[in-house]
Amino acid sequence: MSQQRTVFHADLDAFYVAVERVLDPSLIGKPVIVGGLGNRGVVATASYEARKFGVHSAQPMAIARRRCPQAVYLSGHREKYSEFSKRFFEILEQFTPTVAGVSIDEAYLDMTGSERLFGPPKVAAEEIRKRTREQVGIAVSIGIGPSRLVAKMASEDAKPDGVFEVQPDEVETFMFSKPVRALPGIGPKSAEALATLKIETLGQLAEHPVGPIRRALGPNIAAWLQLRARGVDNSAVKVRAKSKSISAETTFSEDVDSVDEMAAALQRLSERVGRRLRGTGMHARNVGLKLRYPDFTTVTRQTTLLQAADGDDVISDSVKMLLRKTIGERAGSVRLLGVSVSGLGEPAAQLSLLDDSPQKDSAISGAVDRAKERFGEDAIKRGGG
Ligand code: DCP
Ligand code: MG
Repeated sequence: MSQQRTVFHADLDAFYVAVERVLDPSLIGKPVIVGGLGNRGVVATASYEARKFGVHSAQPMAIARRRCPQAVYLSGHREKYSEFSKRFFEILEQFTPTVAGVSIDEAYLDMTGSERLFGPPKVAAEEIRKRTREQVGIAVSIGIGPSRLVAKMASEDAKPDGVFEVQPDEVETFMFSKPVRALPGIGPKSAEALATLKIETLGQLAEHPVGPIRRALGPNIAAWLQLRARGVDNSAVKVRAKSKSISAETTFSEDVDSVDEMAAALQRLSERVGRRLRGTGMHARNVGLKLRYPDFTTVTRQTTLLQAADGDDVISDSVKMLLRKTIGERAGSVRLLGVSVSGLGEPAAQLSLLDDSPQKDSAISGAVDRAKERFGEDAIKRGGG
């Protein structure tokens, strides 16, 4: 008895160009191409006006210039793109915790069971689009379907600046009319091989005897592709924690030059980060230190743990080790210290709590968290530091 799922695939329209247009509204309505402007440059993206002339992502810039000489050519603002991306993902996370980012401007959302909060899927999708338009200034297209695969394909039909919903009982009709190339995973070579079998559409692919497809594309993928052609996809929307990090930092009211004082600050920051980390249920692979000198030079240092962990001691020990290394390189006072953890993932299988393992640290830290929740932040201070 599997519950019917509702998956969204959200993808910003002509993302880099859209950001450039927020920065410079005079670009609105013009053909705009962002990419490497040198002789060997390639197109990162083109506005929909420029796409009409046959310009597209990954194309050599020389060809784009020939096809659309009247376009505005820009090398772009990378740092801005990450900033806009972050704001977009923050909006998505207002709708469900299950947001799986797949690229800088694209994510899957598992919206199963969210109707009570946000209404029917189309209404929720329009609300996401509205907030993105108003708060980020960019158009986002959203595909809705009962699986990731169908949602992804639906978002192609939603573009630009729209919503496209495929109901569960419409999946086969929706899939079957599409050319085989529309299925993610079928590239030009597979399409060519299928064409020799007179297979042009996903409907033909789904209903063709599997034998010849096996011989054309290989034994393992033939049956799988036929299922995909029917829109069958049971993969879960998984929140990828890899890119996530948790951090805390403090700017001192007066620059600090005592190493003991720095270590004490790092202890507090480590405990704060550790507590938030344990709140996610995940373990971190990396621990990072951030240090800003009075002249505002900022250095960050990172270390990878032998075993992913979530305990305060692992974090504070690592970050203090990084501090010793860093101030060994350049003595003097600091104005800001920060602690971060990244490379978050599912914890490894539990080991014994009796030995001196990271799990023991984790268990103790968890108990401290609960005490702090009951008695307040300053109720318990761990020794040392
Ligand atoms: N990008 C890139 N090189 C590529 C493809 C994409 O640098 N070969 C960058 C530029 C795009 C951004 O990634 O703006 C997002 O990629 P998309 O494939 O989502 O393309 P767009 O957002 O530009 O257009 P669309 O409206 O088709 O999503
Ligand atoms: Mg996009």
